[in-house]
Order: sequence, then C-alpha cells, then structure tokens
Amino acid sequence: GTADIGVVGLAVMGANLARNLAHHGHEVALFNRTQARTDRLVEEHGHEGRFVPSSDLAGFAASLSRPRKVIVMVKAGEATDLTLEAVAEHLDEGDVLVDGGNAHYLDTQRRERSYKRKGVHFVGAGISGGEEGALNGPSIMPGGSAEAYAVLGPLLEDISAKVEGEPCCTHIGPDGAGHFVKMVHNGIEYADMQAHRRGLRPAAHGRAAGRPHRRGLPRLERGRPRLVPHRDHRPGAAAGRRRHRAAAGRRDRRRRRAEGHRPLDRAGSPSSLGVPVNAIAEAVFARSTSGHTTVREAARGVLRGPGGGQVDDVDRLVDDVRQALWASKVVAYAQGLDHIRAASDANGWGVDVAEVARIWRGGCIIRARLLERIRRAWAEHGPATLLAVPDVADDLARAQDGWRRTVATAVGTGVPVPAFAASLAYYDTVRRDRLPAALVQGLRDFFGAHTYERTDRPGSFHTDWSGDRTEHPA
Ligand code: 2AM
Repeated sequence: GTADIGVVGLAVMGANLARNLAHHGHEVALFNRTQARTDRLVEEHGHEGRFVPSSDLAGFAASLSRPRKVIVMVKAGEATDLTLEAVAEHLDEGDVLVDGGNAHYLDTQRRERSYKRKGVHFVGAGISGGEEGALNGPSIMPGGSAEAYAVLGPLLEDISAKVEGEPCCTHIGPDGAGHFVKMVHNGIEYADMQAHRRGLRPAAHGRAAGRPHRRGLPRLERGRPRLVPHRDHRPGAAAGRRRHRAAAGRRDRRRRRAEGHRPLDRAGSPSSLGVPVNAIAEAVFARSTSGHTTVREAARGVLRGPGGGQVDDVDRLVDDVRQALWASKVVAYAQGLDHIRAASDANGWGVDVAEVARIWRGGCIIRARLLERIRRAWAEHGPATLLAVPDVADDLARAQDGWRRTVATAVGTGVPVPAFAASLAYYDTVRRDRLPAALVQGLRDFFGAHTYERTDRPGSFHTDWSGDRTEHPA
C-alpha cells in the first residue's frame, strides 16, 4: 500500500483528523464500521486531498505503507478495545497503533503491554481542541515508546497547532503518560469553565437585556443589582435564551461525546497518587450536582437563601471577579501540574512539564498566557508548585483581596462558587505553617488509638486522653 497513515472511526473527530492529514499532503487510508460514514466523508471532502477508503479492515491494512500507522478514533471504553483488536489482527511487527480517544491511562498501560507482546507499538494520544482543533490544528499529547514516536511523531507534529512556529505536539512519555496528561488537561479545563460559568452576575431587576461579557468575563449589568448565578453568556429575550440553552446543551452533549466523561470523573477524584486536586474536583462535583435533578427539584423552593444580597459597588465586583477568575485558574494549573509530576514519578515517565506547558499554548481549550510563564519556570528550575514561582506568588498576593471579596460576597448572597472557594481554601492551606491536621491526628488518637507524631521529637505517641492524659511512646 501507499497510504501514509490510516484513520479508523470517522465520526466528526476522526473525519476532521483525516482531513487535516490530507490537507498536509498525506495520503490517508479510511475505515469506519458503518460504511456510509466513509462514503460521506469521501463524497463531501474527497477533493481536499488523497483518501483511500476501504470497506473492510483487510483492505484498509493493505492500503497502508509500512510500518503502518493507524489512528483509532472511536468511543472510549469497550468500543475502543473491540476496534483496536479488530485492527491489530491486520497489523504486523513494527506497526504503530494509536488510540486518539480519551482512554483512561490505566487502560492505555494495559493495552500497551498487550500489544507490545505482538510487536505492535501502541500509542495512547491525547488530542485536544475539539472538532475545530482536529481539523485545523490540535494540541497532541502522545504517549508510548520512543521508537513509535520516531515513526509517528513527524506526522502528528505536522498536523498539530503551531505557536511561534513550534508544533503543539511532543512525546510525553511511555505508555499511559499521554492520556494521563490529557486527563489533567481536561480537569484544568473543567475548573476553568466552572469558574467562568459560576462567575457572579448582578442582574438588573426585571430586565433580561445587558451587555455581552467581554474578554471571557462574566456579564455584569448595572441597575439595582442582585447577585444571581451566571449561566447564560448571551443576553436576549426569553426565546433567545431558550434557544441559546438548547444550543449550549447540544454543544455540551457533543463535547461530552467527543471528550468522553470518564477521564473527567477520574480527574476529579483525589486520586490514588494522593495529590490534592480539590479545585478540579469541585468543578467536577459542581457539574454532577447541576445534573442531579431529583435532588435539585426537591430542594428548589424548599431551601431558603439568605435575606440580603445587595451588591453596592458593581464596578468593584467586576474587578474582584476578574481577580478571582485568574487566581482560581492558577490554582487549577498548580494542582494539575502537581498531579502530572506525581504520576510521572510514580510511573517513571520522566514527563517534562515545560514541554507540556509548551504544547498547551496552542490548539487546545486551556491555552493561556500563563502557560508561557509555566514553561519558563519549569525549564529553569522545576518548582515544587506553580504557586511558589516568585512572580506568580506576587500576582496571587495582588489578586487575593478581590478573590476573597468575591468568595465572601458569594457566600453572603447565597451564590455557589465552588471553584473560587476551593481554590482559595487550597491557597490558604498550603501557605500556612501549621494546619488543623494536628487536631485531626489528636482526634484519631483519641477515638481510635491511631497514634500521632510530634513536631518536636521523633517517634509515634499515644495519649490516654480520657484517663490520666499521660503520653506514651507507641
Ligand atoms: P459507526 O459509524 O459505525 O457507528 C463514534 O461513535 C465513532 O465510533 C463512529 O465512527 C462509530 O462507528 C465508532 N464506533 C462506536 N462503537 C463502535 C464499535 N463497537 N466498533 C466499531 N466502531 C465503533
């Protein structure tokens, strides 16, 4: 065969990746379980480049040049395993099989081990940027062997987004490293969206109209303001809002399908690595709460909010929310990078965080100016936490008054701001000398004789709390 690369699974993401490859001059083999999709892609976009459609996997494999490179883009979970196995039956030693979906990294590690026995290089690649990114340049996070990257990397770099001429694609590390980094990426994205979505909007009484929000900030209106949760990003009449909500729902559903929500759920768990990612977790929980309709319906109109809730200085609140948004985003990044570092250490991946920050600067949803500062800090000295990078710490110190006022106002007016509040709690926890954790250890020793350590002496101790209160080495 002559095709440079093949794509299996031609729903929107797969089709757009195939087109992106073709736009870059590569000959692309195509296969989809339901042939109508393959036919439609060739019919509508065949003129954009060189495509080689096949109606069965044997034909597909035969159309590829060796070593074969195949990207599988199907739903995460069982469909992925079924499809990968079906494709692998037609592959030979040295071929490269890529899962470009949102697999959980433990599944990716398992698959990598199993395909290695066959001599097939398995690559779990995180691909970010949604449909638009897939077509015009995504941020790509491939994991797998160095040999696989040597074969596949140039093609992926070719179709990735570019920032200052550099591709937003790099070899992240072995086996599950790419999918792990993608999972963290999605977690940061979640926290960021949550912070924006749940920003504060003091709405004018009896008036739905307002100015569209600028620069990604929540819309804030003048008038006699009352704080309400910010949901709709666009003003308009009720019908317009309904249409907008329906469209947002469609976008959300499409997005969830494209991104797969399993990794997000897991990104939100405190994780077996013991890394506190509470700002990210709260963002995920906020989403499950908003989808928890039975409880919400039962509580609505029953649980009362606070009596007050006036905001006196709207302009100041606008500025405060801006500070809170920025600071929360920094905390989400700090936690995500900490999580990546811990996973890399635990798995011996050797992930270069500076490189991760570099490839997130373009193509993906979480691109931010902050990433250039992250890249520089990690390239220079690899700090233990982003929060402690001197210029970041200074900016956080400057942002904190507004951040605190935003949380205080939200709490006072009954507006949930889990991302702002959780990130602030993290900031205040990590900066302290001593934590209430000492009290918790004492209580655990009291109730369960779990023993405790002391700050002034080595060893474990137990106190007879309800007796004569004597302390014994444990
Ligand atoms: P289909 O067009 O035949 O449904 C997104 O759903 C993509 O994943 C589609 O290309 C879809 O193929 C494919 N897909 C989903 N489940 C699959 C399965 N079990 N086997 C093969 N492809 C599957």
